[in-house]
Amino acid sequence: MSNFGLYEDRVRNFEWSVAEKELEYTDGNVLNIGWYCSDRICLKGKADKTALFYEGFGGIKKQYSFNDIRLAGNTIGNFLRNIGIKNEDRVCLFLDRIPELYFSFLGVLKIGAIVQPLFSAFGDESLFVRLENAQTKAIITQRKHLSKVRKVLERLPNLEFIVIVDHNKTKKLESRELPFSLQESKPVENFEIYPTRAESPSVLHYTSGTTGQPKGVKHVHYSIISQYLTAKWVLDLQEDDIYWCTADPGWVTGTSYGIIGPWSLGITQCVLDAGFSAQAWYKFIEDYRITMWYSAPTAIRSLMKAGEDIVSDFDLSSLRHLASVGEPLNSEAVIWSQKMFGKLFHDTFWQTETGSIMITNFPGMKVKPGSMGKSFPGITGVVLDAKKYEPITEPGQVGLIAFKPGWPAMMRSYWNNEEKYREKFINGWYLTGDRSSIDSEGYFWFVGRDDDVINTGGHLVSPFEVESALLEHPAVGESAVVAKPDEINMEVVKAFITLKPGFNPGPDLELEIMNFIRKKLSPIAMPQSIEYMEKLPKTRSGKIMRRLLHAKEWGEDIGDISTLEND
Ligand code: 6R9
Repeated sequence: MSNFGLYEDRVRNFEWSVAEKELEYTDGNVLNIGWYCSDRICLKGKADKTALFYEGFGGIKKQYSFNDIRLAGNTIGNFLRNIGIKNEDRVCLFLDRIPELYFSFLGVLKIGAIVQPLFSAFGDESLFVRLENAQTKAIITQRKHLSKVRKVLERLPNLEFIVIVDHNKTKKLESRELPFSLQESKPVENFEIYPTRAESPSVLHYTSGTTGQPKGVKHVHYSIISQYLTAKWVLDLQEDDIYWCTADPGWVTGTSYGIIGPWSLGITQCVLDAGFSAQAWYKFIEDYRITMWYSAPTAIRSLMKAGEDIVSDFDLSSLRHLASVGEPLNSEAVIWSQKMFGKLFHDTFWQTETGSIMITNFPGMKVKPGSMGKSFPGITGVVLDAKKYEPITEPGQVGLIAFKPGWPAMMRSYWNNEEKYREKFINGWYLTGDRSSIDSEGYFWFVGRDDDVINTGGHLVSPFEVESALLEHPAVGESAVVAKPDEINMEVVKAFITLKPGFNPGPDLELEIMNFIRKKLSPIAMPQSIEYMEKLPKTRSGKIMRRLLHAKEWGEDIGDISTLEND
């Protein structure tokens, strides 16, 4: 039995209080995400149910029940409280995807402190700007990342504690460093959870914009209302599901839907901390009999690139529902997944700032491959005219994606940056910075970031459209399309591509691909230039960094590249 219901019915009768009721929350009461994701599930009789199947490098396997994660959260919370961490202090998680990362997330929230997750692959300077901006008081990390923390410590007077979860007793501790071992600590059974309320701050996620330093997106405990309901209806999580969210909690997807969504529903989830390979991923699905899989287009394209033969080496029949987020999901990928797994990837659109899924292919709804779907029930999503900032009513016209503020998981501010926060609102709308059109049935068709659309000779060309078309060429593995300066047309289309195995770069192939696009789309959309690459530059969350390629073409400064995957 599915639990999402009919989209139209959900829209008609929608109230966020549905989630409040199911979570037994009443306005004004205590609301703590850490408690909701562990203690409450135990109180509901699921203490022994598996909360986490973990697999790390070298095949390390671990399994934790909801009672285990409740105790681990308590124990870490207790440790932090004893060293003097108070409510609203910022505690950074600078950890690989090890179990302590997930438990610390709960522990920090349980004492009312603000959790600041960062990718452990960040270099010292990226780490520094975020810790400085948030005036972070403690960082929880592993030995392997210690050298980066030590390097910036002197410049961070507010950073009082460096908690090392895998301290080796033969090694000397330096200033401000404290060892903490979950295995060696006595589990804390009874713990006084800090009485956070709906508007108490919870998570601080840093996100890179087009200009300036990364911004800290501040969320509050009330976000759980959105995350719970979207996880239930969009990801369609059900009691017996084995769920796999492939995102790292350094990215909002890895917290909203890699911790809060599934665990607030009492769902078993899996974590694989072993890098990407098609073989390893398929094996993981087979081994754990994964039923619900939430991933990202880049990963899907990488799987596509690995080929079809490999799919048949595994039993993937457990898969029941698939969803994707983070960047445009090309129709090709949707069709491919249907062919490979007998299931469509359901696209979802949202942002660090929105905290939860905003536009989606609701389960059960007709999927139009290439479209992001419709607004989640209770969300008013529109596209605005870029001059007057008024909603465009005509179907098919491209405008700025905007939402009516007021959903529970909406960010409450940018940390220490009220001005940038205010810039996100106009005429009572929250501006996403993305462009899309909406068709006559209310489906959103993504065009690009507000700053990505190519204007060639007065014609707007969507990089996404060209990229999708390029992927349909048999030689193309991945593609990224940016504007290139041109004397006559101002801008023309330039494509960066990687090739599938067995294809050789060269002028003949280049011409062939250009022609392919000219025929498929139009002479305007045809790339005037194609550059072969071994690998496209990507962020750690898997988005192609078009900005980098764009800057290269325009001879501009490349700005903050701290989230670059292969730096
Ligand atoms: C969750 C997340 C947000 C930006 C967003 C847009 C892009 C996200 C997308 C998508 C096309 C989708 N984006 N989902 N573009 N189709 N389904 O990704 O948060 O890292 O803050 O990125 O990602 O440009 O504005 P975040």
